[in-house]
Amino acid sequence: MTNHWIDYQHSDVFMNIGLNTAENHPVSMKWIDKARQEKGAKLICVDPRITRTAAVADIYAPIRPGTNTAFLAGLINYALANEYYHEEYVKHYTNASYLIKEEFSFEDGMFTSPEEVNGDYYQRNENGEIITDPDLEDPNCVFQLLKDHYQRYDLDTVSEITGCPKDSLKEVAKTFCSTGEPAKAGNIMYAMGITQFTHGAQNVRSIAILQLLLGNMGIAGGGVNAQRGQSNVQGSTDMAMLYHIIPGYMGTPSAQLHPTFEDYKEQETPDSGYWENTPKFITSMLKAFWGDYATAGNDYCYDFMPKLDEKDRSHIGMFREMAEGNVEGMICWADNPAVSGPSTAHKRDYMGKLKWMVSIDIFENETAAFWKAPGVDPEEIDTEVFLLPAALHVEREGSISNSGRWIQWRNKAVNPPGEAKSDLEIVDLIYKNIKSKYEAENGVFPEPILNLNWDYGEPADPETVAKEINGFNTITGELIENFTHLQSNGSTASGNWLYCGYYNDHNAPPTKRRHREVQGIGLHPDWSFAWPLNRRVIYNRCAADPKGKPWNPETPLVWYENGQWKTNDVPDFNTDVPPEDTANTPFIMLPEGQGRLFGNVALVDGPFPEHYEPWESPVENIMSSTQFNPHVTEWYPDQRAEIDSEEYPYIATSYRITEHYQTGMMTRNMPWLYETMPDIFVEISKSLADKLGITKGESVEVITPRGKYQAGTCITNRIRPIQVNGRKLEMVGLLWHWGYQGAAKGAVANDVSPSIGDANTTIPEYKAFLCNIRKVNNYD
Ligand SMILES: Nc1nc2c(c(=O)[nH]1)N[C@H]1C(S)=C(S)[C@@H](COP(=O)(O)OP(=O)(O)OC[C@H]3O[C@@H](n4cnc5c(=O)[nH]c(N)nc54)[C@H](O)[C@@H]3O)O[C@H]1N2
Ligand SMILES: Nc1nc2c(c(=O)[nH]1)N[C@H]1C(S)=C(S)[C@@H](COP(=O)(O)OP(=O)(O)OC[C@H]3O[C@@H](n4cnc5c(=O)[nH]c(N)nc54)[C@H](O)[C@@H]3O)O[C@H]1N2
Ligand SMILES: [Mo]
Repeated sequence: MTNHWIDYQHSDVFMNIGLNTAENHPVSMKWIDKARQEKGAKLICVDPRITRTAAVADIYAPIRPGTNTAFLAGLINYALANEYYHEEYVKHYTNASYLIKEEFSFEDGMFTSPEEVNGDYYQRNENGEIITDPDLEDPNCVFQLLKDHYQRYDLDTVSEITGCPKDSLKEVAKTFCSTGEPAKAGNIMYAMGITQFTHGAQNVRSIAILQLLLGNMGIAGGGVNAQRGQSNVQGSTDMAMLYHIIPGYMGTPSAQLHPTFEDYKEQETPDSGYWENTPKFITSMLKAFWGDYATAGNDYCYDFMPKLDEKDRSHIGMFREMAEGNVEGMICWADNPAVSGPSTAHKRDYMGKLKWMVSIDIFENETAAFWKAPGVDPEEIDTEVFLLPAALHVEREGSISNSGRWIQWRNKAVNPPGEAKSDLEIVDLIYKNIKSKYEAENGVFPEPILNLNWDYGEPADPETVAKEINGFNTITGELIENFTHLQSNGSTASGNWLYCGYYNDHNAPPTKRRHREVQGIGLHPDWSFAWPLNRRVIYNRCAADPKGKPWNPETPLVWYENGQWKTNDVPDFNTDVPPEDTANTPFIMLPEGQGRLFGNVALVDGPFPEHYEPWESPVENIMSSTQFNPHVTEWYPDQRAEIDSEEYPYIATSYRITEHYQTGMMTRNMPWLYETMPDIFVEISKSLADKLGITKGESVEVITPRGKYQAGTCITNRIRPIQVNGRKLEMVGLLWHWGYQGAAKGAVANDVSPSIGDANTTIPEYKAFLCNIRKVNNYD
């Protein structure tokens, strides 16, 4: 999230798109309701189904799964064509005025590739400065190219693609674009109904473009608000859960691009913007990892860092390696890929090729018990499985980071049962045992293991880890106040620059708290610590006009008064200089310093989002002959249902319910919850039920080219056929919280989902694929 939960109280219009906030993030509704009650805010819900959020929304707009880019393009075009955009904001805070090279073109769904423009689409002068047209009139300026690109998405075309009736589209467009008024704030909330597509990253880009055009970034009540999933998923991404980033969103070193530390620093450090400090962040991180052993003389042990090779290390890529017998063992830590991954029946087969698996979990989940899956003969599986019992979140101490980037400390409530240990204790014991094995037997490349800076006490103490993440002076040992003090000469260490200073701050362990005044507009800076620097709204320079006058005087974040900057938030810019100083740019993390309407070369699939159909779709792409994202890796082309397939005529889309959590391990072992939702089911419309002769509660088999499973049916009004291009398309809603372990069992819905992912992030396309359903006698 660029903003945060309690800031929702300042929004004038909410757009819930690709998210079911009432069901999956219920506490958000408290702040949405506050804004609705106190200032008449409106809630829009864009979803293929009439969800619990849709049920209470002011406006509900149906959408065919997998067509968000077209839907948002319709709104962008509407804002541009009717001049609802916030002109002054667009001129000063975005790259609208930048000139793009003549070579740039877009034809039949394909953009000129970055290689054809030497890795940069911007026109620059001989000093490397970007050439601009402040009047936004040059045909090669971003603003004109944007208009050109988006005029193709008129409401009729968008309605044809998305299946959303034109009237509903217009109502959404009018209501949301009303936030282009300088003093109005529009808030876009999204989650998996935006990201889980082969073009998921471009869906997010579409949201960013719309918010920049309407002047909704960096203001109270605005923002691009990714409502994160698991309670600490924000924290785990910050800390490098993803394979392509290391702590603090630095790129993972690559053997090809960065064989040496110098290469890494050179390639990963831009000439301008806050990432100029990358050498300080990476050196401090390496000092945290390898302590005194890391010196200037050995490049701070950069050579010890594992490097990406040419292989795809995403979930799908990793399992492909497993299928080919290239993976010996797997540690599965708080993860249940036998139920959560795409095409899970195949993935469980691949697990059988492992020599060993370690599952570290609070239950024996389906992954640990993959050899017990229905239809599997354990005799034929040689994999040795170790189960290490973990402590629950209430049985240990430590910090978690929420969607709003707040890092909060939690105390332990009870001791874990039996031999269960906290995840920290488990990793500490694993490391210590590996180290003693290396000490005794040497082994290949022992230095990184033997010299790791690892001393967290006995048993390992979370506060000691927290201090290392926070950062300290390597000479005096003193904790570092914040990341502006980090150095690239080895005198500072910090496990994650973004978290630098958090331990010192308010919601660090209680003994370390310091009081702050509650100020201004109810952002509660005294409560918890929000990275970076306890800033609550990122890019907050945008909340005031170029002269420093707040766009909305009722909710000012920063403003310039009597020759001084005043703030209600930690400023995201240099307050020592007056507003007109051009060194102060609103988007400090970007080298250009201005918001990207045009994405330049950041994403592999082009600088503007373009509508592509999902990998599997019932219809042809009417925008171009490029059917689906041309940049995806097609791992299993033989597992794809063809366009307009007769064998697989329905759109399958998967989602969650309040009563269950993810793969269900935590909820299917909890009678209070599973008694309310005991069995797996699919949701279908009345018209599809009538067509197939299915009555309430009868069972069906769901079939795709990847596999099949059985479930009960729920015939509902929440799912309705959608009219696309003159055709009536039916949807099948899949719930995926069940499996063959736990107290309440059911089929694994992901057995049918496709192993295809987004071109940039490789997140699987769980929300739009094709299927068939067939009535079966109850569980025959
Ligand atoms: N109770 C409960 N809460 C949870 C979880 C849980 O399992 N149970 N999981 C947590 C986690 S890890 C996550 S990531 C979040 C996920 O939170 P959400 O993203 O809200 O979860 P989903 O229900 O998977 O998907 C959201 C909505 O996207 C819609 N959708 C599908 N395709 C499209 C499309 O093309 N366009 C649009 N506009 N909408 C579409 C679906 O119908 C669904 O209503 O929830 C978190 N909260
Ligand atoms: N079809 C479909 N598939 C999806 C999605 C979808 O929308 N549709 N959503 C995807 C998303 S967004 C997500 S996040 C993934 C989730 O996929 P997973 O992360 O695989 O699913 P979880 O059920 O959250 O698994 C967490 C495991 O951690 C264990 N656990 C809980 N607390 C602790 C603890 O403190 N320590 C340890 N060691 N273990 C613990 C639980 O018992 C459980 O076995 O699923 C993805 N899969
Ligand atoms: Mo998630």
